[in-house]
Amino acid sequence: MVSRSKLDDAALAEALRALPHWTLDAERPALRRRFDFADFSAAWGFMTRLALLAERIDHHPEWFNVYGRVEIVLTTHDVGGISALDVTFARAADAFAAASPKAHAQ
Ligand code: H2B
Repeated sequence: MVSRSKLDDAALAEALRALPHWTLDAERPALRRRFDFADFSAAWGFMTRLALLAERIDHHPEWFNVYGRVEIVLTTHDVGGISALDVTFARAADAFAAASPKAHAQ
C-alpha cells in the first residue's frame, strides 16, 4: 500500500530527480507536467487509462485537457502536500504517455 503521508524535503528532492519531466508548482505543493499527444483521441485514451488507475489507488489528478494537450497537477489533498501516491501516479502517467502517439517528443 503506497503511503498518503507527506514526503519530507529530502524524499521529495529524490523523487523529483527520478521524474525529470515534472516540476514543482509555483503556487502550492504539487507536481505538474504537460503532455502533448497527436490528437484528442490519443489524449483521451491516456486520460482513460489514468482514470482507471486513479480509481484503483483512490488517488485522483487535477487535470486540464484541450485537444491533444493534457496538463496534470498532482497533490495529496488529505495531507496538504506531495506524497508517494503522487509519485506513483506521475510514474504511471510517464509510462502510459511513452506508449501513446504524441504530437512531438517530450
Ligand atoms: N486524491 C488526491 N489527489 N488527494 C487526496 O487526498 C485524495 C484523492 N483523497 N482521492 C482521497 C480521494 C480521499 O478523499 C478518499 C476519501 O479516500
